[in-house]
Amino acid sequence: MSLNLKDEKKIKDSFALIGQEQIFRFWDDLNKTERSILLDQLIKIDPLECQGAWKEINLSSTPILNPQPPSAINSTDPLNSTLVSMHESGEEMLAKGKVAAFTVAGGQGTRLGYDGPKGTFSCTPIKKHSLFQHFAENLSFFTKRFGKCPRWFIMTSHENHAQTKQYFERNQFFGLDKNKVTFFQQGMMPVFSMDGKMLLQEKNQLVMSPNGHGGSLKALVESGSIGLMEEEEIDCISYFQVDNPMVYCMDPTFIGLHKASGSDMSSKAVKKLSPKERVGTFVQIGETLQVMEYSDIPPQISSEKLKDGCLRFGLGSIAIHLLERNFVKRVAGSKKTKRQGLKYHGAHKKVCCLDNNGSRVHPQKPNAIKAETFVFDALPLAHDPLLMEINRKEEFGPIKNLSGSDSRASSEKLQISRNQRWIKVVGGVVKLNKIEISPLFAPTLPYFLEQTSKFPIDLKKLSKESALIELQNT
Ligand code: UD2
Repeated sequence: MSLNLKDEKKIKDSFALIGQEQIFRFWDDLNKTERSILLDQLIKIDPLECQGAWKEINLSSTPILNPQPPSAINSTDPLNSTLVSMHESGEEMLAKGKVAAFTVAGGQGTRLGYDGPKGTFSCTPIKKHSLFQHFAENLSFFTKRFGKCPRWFIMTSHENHAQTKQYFERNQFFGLDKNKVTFFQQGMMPVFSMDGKMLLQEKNQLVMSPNGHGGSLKALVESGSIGLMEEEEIDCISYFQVDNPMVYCMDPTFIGLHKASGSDMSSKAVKKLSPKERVGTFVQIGETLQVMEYSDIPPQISSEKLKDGCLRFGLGSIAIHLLERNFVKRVAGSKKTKRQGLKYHGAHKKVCCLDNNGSRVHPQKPNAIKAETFVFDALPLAHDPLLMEINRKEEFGPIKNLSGSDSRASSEKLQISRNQRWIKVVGGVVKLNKIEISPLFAPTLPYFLEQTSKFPIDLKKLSKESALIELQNT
């Protein structure tokens, strides 16, 4: 973009006004092209949003007044007969194409030590399908059932966008209609020093970082995805993270309950394993339902126990939500410059950057703060938010770490025991080392029951070391 002197002054003034003039400290060393690279980057950044973000990061430790445990609808048994009508109404919504799937996949697998988009990481015990393929097969089940492919939105980031798209193209979208899969990138925010100054990566370039999955709401609007949903009369978004292969990508019961409650946003909750488990905790503060992130919750709240020894605040967020399209639009704000309604949190990180003399710093301890918004902060803004408690063994086996808890090994183990339980429900006893049930056959327990009644599994055949239950009705 070619900017004139007037533009240049305007940009410089707008950053000086928020106390960030240090980003121009190498200006005199830069040639014309280098200067325009910096200006091009800055013109895409909203200085007032950055100023607001820094203020909010420093406000985030305000005391929490009288939190109470929230109430939740119990759906710990996916076959609970009292929820059958909800399942049916959710299916109706799916059949009419009223629900889109949405995966947030902007993060890098840093903790996994994996070089590539996390969604391309393999996750299933026998076929070793990638997370993306596994979700694609979930959606293929619904394509087959209702005769049309649900829309799937995938949020990537600057770092993994091209690779993610290429991966899908190389794999022919795993059989999905490629016109139904939309990729878009999330926004970025400048990274701050510990005293709130924007850091430089080069003399003419700020250090930037993805703005957190809360940025997905704004990105859904700005990418035109919400507009597309409006055109296609898709009302509701089924939101899940890229790292959990056990998620019910489309859960009719959850959708039915969400619809019946008239909620703007609904969330799934599980019983936390311990006060320190790295999941957000649901709390009720006055009228509002809220999630307190594991890094922010005061220990006296997270570890408070009831007389029976259970955690008082025992419901954890596993980042599975349903969001109404119009609610997303409202929270995100329709104008580009308008601040979205989600507050910023600060994450302390080690970030390579330039010091005041222009020398590169490789820090040994956190020297920077990344500004991120979280999607669950939309809950307090939602009308009638609904919380549904589910059985964690049914739907939560995330892959985040290379080894130990929340690793591929722990997730596969959880997937295998879930599969064994499903077989037990249809009358089998399986003690196989490995068993994989393709989501093409059944993506959830209620569907597994339905499918096996149509295409009974020969349980005797499942006596080998491992078994694969694939699509049997083709
Ligand atoms: C997240 C939740 C935590 C709990 C847990 C369940 C947050 C802040 N915390 O913890 O409460 O629900 O998951 O597994 O979310 N992502 C983006 N863009 C970003 C940042 C993240 O798309 O800028 C995606 C990322 O690709 C992943 C998801 O969001 O799918 C979670 O991100 P994370 O790994 O930073 O969150 P985690 O595991 O600390």
